[in-house]
Formats: sequence, structure tokens, C-alpha cells
Amino acid sequence: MNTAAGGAMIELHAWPTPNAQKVSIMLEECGLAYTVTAVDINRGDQFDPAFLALSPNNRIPAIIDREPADGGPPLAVFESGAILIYLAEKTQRFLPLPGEPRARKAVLEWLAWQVGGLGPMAGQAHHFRQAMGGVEVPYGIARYSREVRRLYEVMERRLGDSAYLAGDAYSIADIASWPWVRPSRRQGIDKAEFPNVKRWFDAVAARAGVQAGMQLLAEHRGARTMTAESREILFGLGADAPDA
Ligand SMILES: N[C@@H](CCC(=O)N[C@@H](CS)C(=O)NCC(=O)O)C(=O)O
Repeated sequence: MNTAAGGAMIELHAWPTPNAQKVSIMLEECGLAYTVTAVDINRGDQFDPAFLALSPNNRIPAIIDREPADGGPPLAVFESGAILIYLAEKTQRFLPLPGEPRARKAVLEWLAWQVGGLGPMAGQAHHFRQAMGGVEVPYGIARYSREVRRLYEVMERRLGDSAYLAGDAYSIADIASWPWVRPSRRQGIDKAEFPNVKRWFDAVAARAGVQAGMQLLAEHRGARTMTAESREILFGLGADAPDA
């Protein structure tokens, strides 16, 4: 539960993007008390030395656990996949323990599939399909749209065999993938083309934890803050951007 009060166990440093929504959904699903610190990536907050101390790759999300299991000082974790595993192990939710190697490896496989495949490919599809800064690259659009479509076909086959990505149980693999399937239109995908994906998507969307997690920094969501300056910060387009 997102709380404004001090004393929350987890500090989430984020901006309302799919990679951060994975973590806010997980925190809500686990019922952990957390605060949110906005890191405005359009403004360059991710390069602030205080944030880099948490996340050396200058990307959101990052968390600080004020009550780590070893009783030691606060612990920072970066990379959304690592954060999901960390929180799953802390709470013993949504990731089977090592004593269940078959169920656990399935969750880790589909989590790695999301972190190394669906996330980056969908991110590139968003980038090229939006013609960022007026730069239109037809090969980039075709390449990443095709790759995203292939990944949806993989998901469609998988979800034809099982209720959730890693099997019968909802897991961090679903939590990681759902926020990236939500904006499918930006990837050139109509979910109606993938009935098993659609069934899974709707089932996950109905969860209270998912709905609460999607409130992450809602006041900043969809704000069209992309400017020539933020394109330079995020993409290094600089003077090459046609409308910069
Ligand atoms: N592999 C990272 C990717 C995180 C990522 O790409 N975050 C983006 C927002 S979705 C970001 O912080 N961008 C800032 C920048 O590119 O400077 C993860 O899964 O946590």
C-alpha cells in the first residue's frame, strides 16, 4: 500500500512507465507499505548522483528496502527483474522456493523472457513507431514490430497451454509482462488477434493489486512532456533531431 507517511518499509524510485509499474504492482500484490519518489526521466533526474548511487545504470525503477531480511542497513536494488525476485524472496510470494525447482525454473524462464525479450523489443517498437522527434526509420519500425509480433505468438501458444505464463499459478513472470502488453497498440498489436493473450490480460487486469499498482504516479502519466530537450536527455538526438 502506497503511503505518504514515514516509516514505510520500501522506497520506490520511479516514473510511470511499464518497467516501474511492474514493481508498484508487485508491492501492492504483496501488501508491502511503500513510498514513491518521482524520478522525472524527461528532465534528467536519473543522472542525479543521489539516484545513481541506487541505480548505476541511470534507469528507473530502483527500490530501497529499509528492513532487509539480514537486519542490516537499508539495501538498494536496481533492475526491475532483480527487484521482482528480491521482493518475491522477501515475501515468499509469486516465486516458488528452490525446493520446488520445476515450478521455480518456469517462473525464472518467463521472467527472463520478459526482461530480455518482450520489454526491450516492445520498448524499441514504441520508440520507432512514435517517430521520435520526427525521425522516421522504416526499417526500425518493421524490425521491432515484427519481433514484438513474434513474441506475442510465443505468448499466445504458451497461454493456450496454461492459465499463466509460468503455469497454473500467477507469478512475477505475469507481473513483469502485463504492463508491457497493456500498451499493445503502440506496438502495432490488437489483442483481439491473440485470444489466449487477451484472456490472460483481462484476468490479470481484474486483480486489485494490479489496479492499485497502476495508480503509480498517475498524475504524471500520459503527460506529454517530451520536448527537444528531453529527447536529447533520453535519446541523445541533439542537433540531429529535425525539430530540435
Ligand atoms: N532493464 C531495466 C530497464 C529500465 C528502463 O529502461 N527504464 C527507463 C524507463 S522505462 C528509464 O529509466 N529511462 C531513462 C533513460 O533512458 O535515461 C529494468 O528492467 O529495470
